[in-house]
Amino acid sequence: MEDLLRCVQGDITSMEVDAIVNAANNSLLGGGGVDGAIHQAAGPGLLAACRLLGGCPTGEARLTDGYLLPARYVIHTVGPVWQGGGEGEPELLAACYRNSLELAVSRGVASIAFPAISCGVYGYPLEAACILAVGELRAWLSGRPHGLREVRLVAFDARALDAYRRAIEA
Ligand code: AR6
Repeated sequence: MEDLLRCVQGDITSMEVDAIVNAANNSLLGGGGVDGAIHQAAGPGLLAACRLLGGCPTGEARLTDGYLLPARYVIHTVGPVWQGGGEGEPELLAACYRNSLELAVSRGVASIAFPAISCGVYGYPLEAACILAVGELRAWLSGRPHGLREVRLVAFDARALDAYRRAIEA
């Protein structure tokens, strides 16, 4: 199971995996950060598909095609805005990881890449988010049959890569 989970530094929009996860907002109509980069790289087909979804509650996930991306699918999930940690943020972030995996596996996805959901504009502390992501992914992957061959945690910078490495080694 352990070799399924790895971390890399890079731009998630260039990743050749079956599905990439987008750290979106409740509207699913695009934004900045990784969301903006994914829409930019996928082209206008992605926004048109997102318009049909009617938004997404925090902690849930929705799937579209990847359009001009190398990835076949985009799984849009909405992380919590960090408000100090007492507003259910850890449980909502954990739900993002679980619900994204459920949706991926339901479509036969074998490889998936996650950005550091909520760790940009939404302000979730990076170290805590990486530990939570690794713990949640490990628990999910060991708890059921799934067909996944790779779960890639994508760090956009060296600091995030370090945080993922520490979380994976812990
Ligand atoms: N590839 C991989 N990771 C990236 C990329 C990229 N191309 N670009 C940024 N990151 P953020 P959030 C990292 O702010 O905190 C949007 O406007 C970034 O360094 O994109 O969940 C949405 O529409 C950070 O570690 O997402 C929402 O309104 C991580 O991705 C809001 O931001 C997430 O940062 C969501 O905020």
